[in-house]
Amino acid sequence: MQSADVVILGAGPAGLLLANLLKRGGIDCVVLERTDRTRVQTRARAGFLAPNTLRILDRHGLAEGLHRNGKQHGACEFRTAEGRFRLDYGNLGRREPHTVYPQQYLVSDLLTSYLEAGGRVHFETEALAVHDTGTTRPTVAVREADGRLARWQARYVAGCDGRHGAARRSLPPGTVRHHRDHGISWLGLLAEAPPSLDAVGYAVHDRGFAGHMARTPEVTRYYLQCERGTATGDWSDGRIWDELDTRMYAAEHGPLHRGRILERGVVDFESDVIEPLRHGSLLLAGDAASLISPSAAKGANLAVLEAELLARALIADLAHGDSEALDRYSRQALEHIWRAQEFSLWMIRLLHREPAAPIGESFFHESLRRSRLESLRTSRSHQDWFAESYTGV
Ligand code: RFL
Repeated sequence: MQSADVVILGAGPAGLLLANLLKRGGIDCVVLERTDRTRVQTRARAGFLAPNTLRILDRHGLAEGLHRNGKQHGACEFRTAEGRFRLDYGNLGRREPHTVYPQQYLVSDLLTSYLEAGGRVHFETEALAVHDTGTTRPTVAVREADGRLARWQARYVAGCDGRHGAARRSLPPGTVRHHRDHGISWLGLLAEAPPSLDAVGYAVHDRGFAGHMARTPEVTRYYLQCERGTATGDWSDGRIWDELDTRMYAAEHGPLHRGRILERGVVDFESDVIEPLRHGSLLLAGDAASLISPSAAKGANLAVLEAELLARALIADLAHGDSEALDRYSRQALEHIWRAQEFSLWMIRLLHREPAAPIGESFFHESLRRSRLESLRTSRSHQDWFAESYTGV
C-alpha cells in the first residue's frame, strides 16, 4: 500500500492550492486525480476571481500568471424591459474589481508550480471510497490508470473532488447536508466571439434570464435560463443567438457579436452545504464541501479560500500538534460559505423569473424583483452593499 500524510482527492483549484501549500509547509502529500492532465488543464469553468483570491495567491507567490494575463473587471450592466443601468462596482463598496482569468489557466499555474516543487500527482487515478475515516489511519480505495485496484493510506484525506466525488460518498451515515434545489437551470455557453459589452451583462427578461461574461478577447461566456430537463443539444446555434439577442434587448442596445459555440452545458441550480467539514480524518473543501449556484461567481473563490484555511489547519495539526485546528477550519470555512450562499440566493432571486409560475403570471415576484433592481439603480448604499458582496468571499 502506498502512503502519504495527506492524500488529496481532486486536482481542481481547491486540491491544487492545498497541495502547493502543504508541500511548502513540509507536509508529505499526494494528489489523486480521476482525469488526465490535459483535461485538468483545459476544463473551462470559472473566470471571475475575487480580490481575496488574488490576495491569497499573491501571499504564496502563485499569482504571476494571473498578474500577467488576467484582466481587471469592475462593471456590470443590468438590462430590463425598462432600460439599462451600469454599476461600476470596482469603484463602489470596498473599491475592488474582479480579475478575469479563466479557471483552467489558474489550475495550470497551480499544477505547474506544484510539480516543479517536486509534488506528486497521480492522474487517471479515481478514488472509489475513503475507508476508516473514524480512525487515524484512513485509506483510499482507487482505480489506477491501467484499471488496477489499489489503496492509499494517509493520516488525513482531503476531499477536494467536487460534488460527485468519493469524499462525499464516504461521509458517515447521518452527515448533515443542507440542500436546496432552486428549480432553475442555465444553458451555459462558451462562444468564440469577442465580448459584446465592456461589463458583465445581466438581462432580466420575461422569457428568462440571459447573462454575458467576458473571458478573453476572443471568447465570451453566455448563459440562458432554460427549462429544467433541457438537454445540451436541444438548442441550435441559431436559436441560441436569436434568444440571446432577444433577452439582452439587442434591438435597443445593439446586437451581440456572434461566433461558433465552443462548449455548452446545462447547469441545474442547486446549493448545498455539508456540515461540519471535518469527519474524523476526512476533510472537505471546495465544491465537495459546498455546492453554490454559479449566479454570483463564488465557487472557485470559495475553493481557494478554503484551501488556504485547510492548509493552515493541517500544518498546525501535523507539524505543531494543534489538535483543535481542523475543527476550527470547519467553523471558519462554514462562516464564509453561508455568507456566499446568502448572496448567491439574493442574486438568483434578482435575476430569474419564478420557475414554478407560468411566464408573465408571477406578479408578486416580478414586482419585488423590479423594486430590488430599482433600489440597486438608485440607492448608493445598496450599490455599495452589492459591490462588497459581489466581489467578497
Ligand atoms: P473542481 O474544479 O470540480 O475539481 C475537482 C476535481 O476532482 C476530480 N475528481 C476526482 N478525482 C479523483 N477521484 C474522484 N472520485 C474524483 N471525482 C472528481 C475532478 O476530475 C476535478 O479535477 O472542484 P474544486 O477544486 O472544488 O473547485 C470548484 C470550482 O471548480 C467551481 O466551484 C467553479 O468552477 C464554479 N464556477 C465559478 N466560480 C467562480 O468563483 N467564478 C466563476 O466565474 C464561476 N463560473 C462556475 C462558473 C461553475 C460552472 N459550472 C460548470 C458549474 C461557471 C460554470 C459554467
